[in-house]
Amino acid sequence: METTVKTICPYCGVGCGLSVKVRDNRIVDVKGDKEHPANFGSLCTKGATVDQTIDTPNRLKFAQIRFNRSDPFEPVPLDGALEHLAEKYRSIFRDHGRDAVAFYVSGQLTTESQYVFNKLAKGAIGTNNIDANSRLCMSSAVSAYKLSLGADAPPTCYEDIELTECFLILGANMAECHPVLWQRIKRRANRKRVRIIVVDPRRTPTAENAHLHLAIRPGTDVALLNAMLHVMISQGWINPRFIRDHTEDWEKVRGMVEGWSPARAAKVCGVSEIDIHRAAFWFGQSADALSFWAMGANQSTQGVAKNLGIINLHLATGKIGRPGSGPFSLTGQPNAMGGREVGYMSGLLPGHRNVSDDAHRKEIAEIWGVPLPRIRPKPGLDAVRMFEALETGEVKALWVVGCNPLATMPNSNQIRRALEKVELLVVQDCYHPTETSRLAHVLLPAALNLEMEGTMTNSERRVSLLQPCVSPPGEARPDWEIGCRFAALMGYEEQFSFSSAANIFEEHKLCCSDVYALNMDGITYGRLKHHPIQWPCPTKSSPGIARRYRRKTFATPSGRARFHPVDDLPPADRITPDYPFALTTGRLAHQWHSRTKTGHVAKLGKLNPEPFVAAHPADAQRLGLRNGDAVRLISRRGVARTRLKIEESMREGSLFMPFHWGQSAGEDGCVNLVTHGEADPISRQPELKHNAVRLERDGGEAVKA
Ligand SMILES: Nc1nc2c(c(=O)[nH]1)N[C@H]1C(S)=C(S)[C@@H](COP(=O)(O)OP(=O)(O)OC[C@H]3O[C@@H](n4cnc5c(=O)[nH]c(N)nc54)[C@H](O)[C@@H]3O)O[C@H]1N2
Ligand SMILES: Nc1nc2c(c(=O)[nH]1)N[C@H]1C(S)=C(S)[C@@H](COP(=O)(O)OP(=O)(O)OC[C@H]3O[C@@H](n4cnc5c(=O)[nH]c(N)nc54)[C@H](O)[C@@H]3O)O[C@H]1N2
Ligand code: SF4
Ligand SMILES: [Mo]
Repeated sequence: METTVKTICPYCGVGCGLSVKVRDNRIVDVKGDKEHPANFGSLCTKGATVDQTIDTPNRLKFAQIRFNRSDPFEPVPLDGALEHLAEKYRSIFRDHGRDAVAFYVSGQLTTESQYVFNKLAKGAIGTNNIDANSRLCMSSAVSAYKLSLGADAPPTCYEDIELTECFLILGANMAECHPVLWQRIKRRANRKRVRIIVVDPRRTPTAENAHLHLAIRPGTDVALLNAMLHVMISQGWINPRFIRDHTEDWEKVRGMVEGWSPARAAKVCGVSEIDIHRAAFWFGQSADALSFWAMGANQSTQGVAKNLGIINLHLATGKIGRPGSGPFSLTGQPNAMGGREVGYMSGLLPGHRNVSDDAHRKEIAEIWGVPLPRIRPKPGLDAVRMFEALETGEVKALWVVGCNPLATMPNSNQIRRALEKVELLVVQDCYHPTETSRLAHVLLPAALNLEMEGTMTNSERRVSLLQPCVSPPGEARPDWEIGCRFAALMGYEEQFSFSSAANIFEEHKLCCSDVYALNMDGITYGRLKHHPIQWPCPTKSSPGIARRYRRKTFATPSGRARFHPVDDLPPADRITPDYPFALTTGRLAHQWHSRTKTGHVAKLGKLNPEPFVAAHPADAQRLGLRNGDAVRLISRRGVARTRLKIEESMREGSLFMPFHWGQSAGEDGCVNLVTHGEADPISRQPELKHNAVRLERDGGEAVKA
């Protein structure tokens, strides 16, 4: 019998709906869901081939254990593996205390799974040492929204694309990374008067299609944004009434941008003065402006400042809280937004709460049914510090759920040392081997999104229901279920007695109930079966609120949005004669992160077949290098080997290397061997977009970093 199941694409944060045809527990066809408001039937190459990620030769179907890293893994029943873990965890708690364990979880899990692991760590075990790959992804945006608007998450919705006149796209390569939204933008830009401004050091496929491409020197966005505001003030393109009635601290920002003339910024950014004027004119004079940004803004030691710089433009012009206007951070992973709701990072609690707030801990302890002192007030270790603490031995056990840190964390040499040192490494994944799982002691088999029920929230705050298309293979189970079974073995049967994902969602809703901005009282699995819903959604009859701050009351204590002055600071890794290039890293259209999923899809492999480092022709010529030459990148941390691709689209002095090929391109093929862990002081998001390196022909002989 053939059935059609509606679910969600498990890749990017656009959150496209899928309509999946299933026969005899096999997927026979994947199409875009025509009724889903994120994509109206469209899909990109990754979404359209997602069925090919299920039955791969490296699928992890059973739990496996070994006692030493030199031993082979032995398959064991899942229950046996969890009992073994419960015993190990008890002995670590006895000998070293509860902060001797840590969890590293993912924006690719369902909200329910994220909720369970957060509750397990912070509520049951009593450690705040849980962090997520969102630290590398969205944490700068989270910090900036809270600082400026008083609450996390974008105030905008996808429909604003069809209403705006000006797109400012900064540090986001939407054509490759958010392709379905990009199609919508391109359609909109066919209209007269609609403009696209792209700020990116590279001439990406996104920049190719812009009306204005500002190819700034990497890391100089704040200077550009300040100069744009400078022009808008001097030309009278700001909105004094909005500033007076709905914001605070304007004078501080005005004072700061006064010093950022377009002439000064043009020098710092390496773009023309006239282009800065043009960008300011289009943003300031268009009836509406929508800003999109992603990792070119967030992954920086100035990540929060870049975000605030963008939000300042919207506040100064009053282009926020109305259709067609507003700041719109692009969420990377399919459910990084869910992770923000459940507060799975080391300083947070569910419902946009903080561990350091007494009232917040009390509220959550009550909902969780755990004694108040169990939730610790001190924030735990963020991702970078967590791996440092593993290396020093301060943390003895790490449980990784849905991440591949050896391929994706900065400074892989340090990450490897940390993972080799840790006494107990648990890797819960759908595949094995991965870079990280090769070093594990215990492997736990996770179901894929297409095999389970749960919810995910996309970039526009829209919650969609995942419905199982096929059953998981072997003993693979949804992540939440594995977490609950372990919690029960640790003595928390009652607090984790969830019989379904829907049960967990109901408890999650309780945590969000008193938070107006995040309220989802009106969302139920029953309603989601019919259509996805945006939060806030306070009642069962509410369709969900598409745009926030329509009444211009912000979520700050005063109700006013807050301006924050930001100044241009240099990136952390200094360019010197020994390390003369600024290496940036990022993505290609047809691969996903460390390729555990896309690496087995033949069509995607043909489209983006191999790793490379891209350089400008003039740089290659100066170094006597030709297209395709074997080269090495040398940084203060390590050495990575790859092939050179000469590209006109590069800026002179800048290099670009995708991070998709971890060690699948060879032991030293991972670009993160040369990246560094210096992070934004507020968001603790590492600066993956700016690394000082040397580029050389690879002679094969050993080199020292
Ligand atoms: N195909 C594909 N799509 C994906 C993903 C994937 O793996 N593959 N991953 C998803 C995830 S998790 C994420 S976070 C998003 C990321 O989506 P994006 O952020 O759009 O992708 P990136 O390639 O990481 O970086 C974007 C751009 O930042 C530019 N950049 C580098 N330094 C600077 C700078 O200093 N200033 C400015 N303005 N720009 C700079 C780079 O040249 C690059 O083009 O993509 C999501 N979508
Ligand atoms: N140099 C450089 N490094 C980067 C970035 C960059 O731009 N440059 N970007 C950073 C960003 S923005 C991100 S988001 C991170 C991503 O970093 P990671 O999340 O570490 O990368 P993935 O390869 O997606 O790893 C996810 C792992 O989870 C598994 N998995 C997938 N679905 C599930 C599931 O449902 N359950 C379980 N248990 N496992 C699952 C996959 O098989 C895979 O092994 O990379 C970061 N690293
Ligand atoms: S745009 Fe993103 S969510 Fe949509 S199909 Fe592509 S990867 Fe999936
Ligand atoms: Mo991300």
